[in-house]
Amino acid sequence: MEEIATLEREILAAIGGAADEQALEAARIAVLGKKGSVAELMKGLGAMSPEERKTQGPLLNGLKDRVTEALLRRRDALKETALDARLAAETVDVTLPVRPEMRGTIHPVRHVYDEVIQIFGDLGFAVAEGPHIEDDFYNFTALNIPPEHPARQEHDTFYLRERADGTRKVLRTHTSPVQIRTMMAQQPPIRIIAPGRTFRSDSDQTHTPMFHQIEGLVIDETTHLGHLKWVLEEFCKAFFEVDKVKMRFRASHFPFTEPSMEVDIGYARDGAQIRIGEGDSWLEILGSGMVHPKVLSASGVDPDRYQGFAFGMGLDRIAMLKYGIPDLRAFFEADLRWLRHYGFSALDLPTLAGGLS
Ligand code: 2U9
Repeated sequence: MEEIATLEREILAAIGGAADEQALEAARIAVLGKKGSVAELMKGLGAMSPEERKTQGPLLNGLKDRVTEALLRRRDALKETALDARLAAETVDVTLPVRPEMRGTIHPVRHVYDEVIQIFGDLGFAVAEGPHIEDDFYNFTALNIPPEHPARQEHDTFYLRERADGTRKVLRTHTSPVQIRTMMAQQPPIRIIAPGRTFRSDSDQTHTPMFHQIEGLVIDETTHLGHLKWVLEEFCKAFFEVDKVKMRFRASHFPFTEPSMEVDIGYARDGAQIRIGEGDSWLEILGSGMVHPKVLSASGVDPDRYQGFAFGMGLDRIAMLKYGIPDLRAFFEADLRWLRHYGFSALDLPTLAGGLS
């Protein structure tokens, strides 16, 4: 009994004296390892009489438990001390200049995003934002896409898990719910753009499950198709940095606009390059139309008093067109060599006065 008490004092002193995790591990092996002091005592139990074993067994087990507990406590304390020392030694001087070899670049989509905001800002548009996870109502129903409408299939929607009340949220398939929310929150005049991420369960050479859109909405008492055409022409001239553009408005159909038009821009091929604004070839760049009266009503805007136009385009697509980027999927691969080639300097913010690209 006395022998065990002495041994325990020695062991606890050794554990308490271990200066680091390595020394502690050595102490553990010396005590609990196969040939350790406690293990040796345990081995002796086999040779004892049953009476002796009855008293010695619990004493040894108690010793083993207390030693194990002391080892764990000491390990935690040493870990904490080591972390404190590391945190004190590894301070970063945030005032140091950035190392040139670590310089990042602005992603072409972010750059185009900023260019588009600049251009529409100059035309008097405010930027509106909204959630990525949307209610079915804002993403579909209010946009004249009721349940069972075939357009729902075309959107390849990502649905979230059904909730207790039977409803399911969606990842927005376009930025249009932002315009619905804006109309529900404020009365016209409205002049906004809604740029942002959108999501569709579609993945191939020309589609990615997440992509970027920019949509626009203008609502007032006398807003008409002429305004829509002028705004889009001004946008294209500013974006492609040309004095003249050729544009073609083709009749189309969207549930949320009537009439609806897809818009093509004229271009000429010049070797591997394309020149926007000249030539006889056409590229589709956006969709547009006059907002459907049902969409105005669903958003609390009186269609007998107000009317307006809307448009939508893919930011990734117009970034590829403007900067001659051939492969959409490279946008999302985070390849630093690609970013160094196609990215922009963080200090070159696009402005109309200073130049966009
Ligand atoms: C409201 C009312 C009308 C937005 C519009 C388009 C036409 C369109 C596509 C272009 C390429 C999406 O990224 S894309 O695939 N968009 O063709 N979008 S009209 O119409 C609206 C939006 C909101 C309240």
